[in-house]
Amino acid sequence: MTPTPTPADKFTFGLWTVGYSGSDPFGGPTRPPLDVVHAVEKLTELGAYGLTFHDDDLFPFGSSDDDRQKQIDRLKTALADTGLKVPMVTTNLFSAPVFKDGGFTSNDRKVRRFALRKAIRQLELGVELGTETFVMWGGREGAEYDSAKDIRAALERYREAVNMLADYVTDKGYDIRFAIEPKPNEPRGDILLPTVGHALAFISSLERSELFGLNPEVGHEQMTGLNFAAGVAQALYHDKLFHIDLNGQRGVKYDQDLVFGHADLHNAFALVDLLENGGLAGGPSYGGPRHFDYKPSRTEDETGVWVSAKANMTNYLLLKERAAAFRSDPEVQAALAAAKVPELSVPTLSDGESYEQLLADRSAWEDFDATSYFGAKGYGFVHLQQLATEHLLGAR
Ligand code: DIG
Ligand code: MN
Ligand code: MN
Repeated sequence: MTPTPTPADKFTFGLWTVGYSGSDPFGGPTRPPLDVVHAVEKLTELGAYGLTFHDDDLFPFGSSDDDRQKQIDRLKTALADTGLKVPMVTTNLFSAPVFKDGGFTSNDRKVRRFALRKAIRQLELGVELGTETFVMWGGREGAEYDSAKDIRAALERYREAVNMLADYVTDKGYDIRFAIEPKPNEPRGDILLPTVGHALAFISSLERSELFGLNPEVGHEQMTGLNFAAGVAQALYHDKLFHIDLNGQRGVKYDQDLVFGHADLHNAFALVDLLENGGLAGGPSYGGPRHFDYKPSRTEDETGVWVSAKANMTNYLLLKERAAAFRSDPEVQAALAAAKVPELSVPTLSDGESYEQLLADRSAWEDFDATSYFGAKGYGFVHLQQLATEHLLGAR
């Protein structure tokens, strides 16, 4: 039976996703623009919890203050009428020509100052709407040519910008955090902070690093051939999973932004298992929105747009059911034990053991028979993966 999403599942969508009209570098729109009120009503009807948006999604870049306010008021009314939330906002520092060399890290200092003002303006709107997280995807922060961008200077400009934003929200007493979204390339030849690892290193350099975390996106890590679930696990390890962008990506190619579950299904299964069952007590490891940042395929009409929106949520809930069945399967529990998976959580050193005591322990070296591992009993990882596959396919 297909599961029905409810706001309790905390599914959220970017206005730019269901509003994607189909333009790509090789063709114009295939669908008419989507009005924000209609998007709020349809997402509510489908059982979503929230809507997210860039400033430019709600009102065009360069809008007058009056036109901007009209759109904000229309959104506020629609949110009040439906109960839909706005847990995250972000600013578009990548579409307008002024940002052709980036925003916070443009070589042009006047552009960098303009970008900061634009970010603050959207930050204020987010606070007004009760937003918890401000995402920063530096899509244009990068370069095509090594000689054109001093990377160390670019990182310092990025650091200067976000340090100031953190000072701003702290001085204002705003309860909002920042989530940096890595991506390796596209639209820039190389984008600054390309992966979860790069972003974690950058965050550790910030003045108020406690206000900064990750907004990892499935496709962005997978564009570099990395394992997304493993990247999210590392973000969780550092307590830095502040938000997440869910979608699908079929390998190392352009950013496909497919429906979540329409690509690497095994890694999507592992991800949902991590998010829903990977907590210390075996419960959810992440309590934030399950945010879809995807593009309804250019081939679809508006009916197809809503079919795709529903598909994201359905696939997440089906994987959540499969992961629960996997975890409660006695054969899986036995296979996990045989694979020594729980043993990895046992500290290598005994409580308080010193290196002198380790050096004195003959069983760790002098009496340890490493050759006994040749031809010895295996870990049974393949059997475990087959059980996961059978649960994923609904065969158990
Ligand atoms: C693209 O993956 C980026 C932009 O859509 C947006 O700034 C961010 C929000 O999740 N993701
Ligand atoms: Mn993407
Ligand atoms: Mn994204």
